[in-house]
Amino acid sequence: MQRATQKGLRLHIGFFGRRNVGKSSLLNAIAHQNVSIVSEVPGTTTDPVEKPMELQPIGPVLFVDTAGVDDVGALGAQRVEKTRQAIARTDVAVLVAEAAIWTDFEEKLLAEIQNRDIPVLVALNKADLCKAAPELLAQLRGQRIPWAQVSAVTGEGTDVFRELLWQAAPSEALEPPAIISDLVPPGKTAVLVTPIDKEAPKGRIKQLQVQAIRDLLDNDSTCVVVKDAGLELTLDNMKSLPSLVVSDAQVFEQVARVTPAQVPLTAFSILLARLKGDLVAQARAAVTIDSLHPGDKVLIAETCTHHPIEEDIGRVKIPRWLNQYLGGEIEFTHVRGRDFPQDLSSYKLVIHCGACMWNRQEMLSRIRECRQQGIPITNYGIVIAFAQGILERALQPFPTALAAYREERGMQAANRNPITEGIPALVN
Ligand SMILES: Nc1nc2c(ncn2[C@@H]2O[C@H](COP(=O)(O)OP(=O)(O)OP(=O)(O)O)[C@@H](O)[C@H]2O)c(=O)[nH]1
Ligand code: SF4
Ligand SMILES: [Mg+2]
Repeated sequence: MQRATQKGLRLHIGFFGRRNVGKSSLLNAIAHQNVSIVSEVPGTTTDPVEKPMELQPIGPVLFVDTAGVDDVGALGAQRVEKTRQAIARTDVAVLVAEAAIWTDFEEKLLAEIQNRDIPVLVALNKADLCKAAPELLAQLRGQRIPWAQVSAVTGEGTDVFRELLWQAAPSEALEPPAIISDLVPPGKTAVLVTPIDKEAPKGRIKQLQVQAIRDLLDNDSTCVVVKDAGLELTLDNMKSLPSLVVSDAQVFEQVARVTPAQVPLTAFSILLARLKGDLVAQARAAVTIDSLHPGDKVLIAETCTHHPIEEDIGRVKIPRWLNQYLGGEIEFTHVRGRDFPQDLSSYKLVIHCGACMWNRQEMLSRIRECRQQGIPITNYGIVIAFAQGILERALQPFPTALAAYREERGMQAANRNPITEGIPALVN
């Protein structure tokens, strides 16, 4: 049986627009399936509807149909919020409008999407009834926004629309970045250390570890997977030292102790920060830990909504480590899934899980929200390495992130607050 591509690895294509413009109809026409309910009653789609599918030549995508965002009233406000969250995880946004109706509302929605740096294309739907005004087409052309006049009913324009979708897809979505293989040349070996204890998911190993193994094999690298207790013997038995050791953050300290100093070492959650987030910014943010005081508030966010694998890390271990490190009680608040406070001003720091279930866009949106409010955001693995005094070592495979972290430390020593002065580009 072929396993389905994990949701977080699919290109997320979101359909947005006023009620009744034909968002659901257009999605159904593109998917050639009745994914979403269609009706003439405005407000038919209430919660975001997701449909994973293969869209050639892009590959695995996740279509997300949303509630019309002109919705009003108490329930309407909740729908608008869910649609706003859907924008946050969108890699490519489709703004659907009726070909003949273009208002301030469409302008504002377009601006909101563009402010988040999300590639957008405009579908001028119901073109079987009426065509778009030439002035609107000229305006979109002037703004370099791709558009297509389409009809979800007759299928007119849908081929052009598919082509535009493909062109709008960010290149990194078509060729996802390496998880680990860029750190381990072909023919060389990586050792992955994974504790199999009562917290390990029953009968399987974590998704990221599976993906890392596949990434290494695709690269013609060798991969040795070992439990923490077996690491020392494994290293002793190897004829040449590995190019990299990657540890589960839970056993980072023990792994660092037995891994020879000349062997590069990092943690899975640091690989995740690079893959899904902004490793440079999240490494910089770790420096904030040293300026925390007992009584300060720290937000710990996990993206799992079900019982999370790392619950023990987020709820028990990180608070314990930090309280020990800082010598007093920090006030921790825990949030899960998409429940993320809009006002972060009371928090000194946000510590985020690796977001292995999410696509990168959603994690970057969260990082952007923190940056806009001037609140540093770091990552589980980074905090654990920091608290155990091995963060510099864990960042060594990522020179840009290490340099940023050192620079931040230097600036902190000089008593500046540079984290709120901006976060550098997404490089590692
Ligand atoms: N003539 C014509 N009618 C369309 C077209 N697309 C959608 N419709 C009709 O427009 C109405 C609304 O379509 P939906 O797809 O439910 O619209 P929506 O934007 O998803 O609406 P909400 O979920 O309420 O926000 C339905 O009666 C559709 O049959 C089209 O291209 N041409
Ligand atoms: S989503 Fe976060 S908490 Fe859940 S398993 Fe992945 S990294 Fe851990
Ligand atoms: Mg709908």
